[in-house]
Amino acid sequence: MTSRYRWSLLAGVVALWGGLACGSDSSGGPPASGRKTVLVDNNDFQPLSVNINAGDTILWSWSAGSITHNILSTGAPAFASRGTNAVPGVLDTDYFSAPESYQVIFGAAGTYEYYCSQHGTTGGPTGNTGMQGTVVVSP
Ligand SMILES: [Cu+2]
Repeated sequence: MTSRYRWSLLAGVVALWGGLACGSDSSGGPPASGRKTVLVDNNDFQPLSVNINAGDTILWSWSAGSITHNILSTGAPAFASRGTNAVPGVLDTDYFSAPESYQVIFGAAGTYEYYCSQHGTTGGPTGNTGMQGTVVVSP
């Protein structure tokens, strides 16, 4: 076997491998439409604001290496929080770090505000600051 032949064979194997990787989708779960992912990073939510339709799902996914964060719904309309803040801004009782994910189905239209009580604040005159996010749900 010549060196040149060996290299072309290797290239063919790599091409086949790449083709298989692209062609096989065994991730399962709900279809991509109807669900959007928000990354929980250090220390912000990406994207900051996300638009969905009523009935759609938001999946928050803690990025690899993320330190502890939570997702607290503020104001109205509200959604089920991930974590608690027993005394707002003072005593935070639970946080989560990667690997962690959390999902909420938003059944009703509205603008939903949330924040992480360790890296954001709430209740100010301009609303949430720091590590905070918004989900805008259209009817
Ligand atoms: Cu945080």
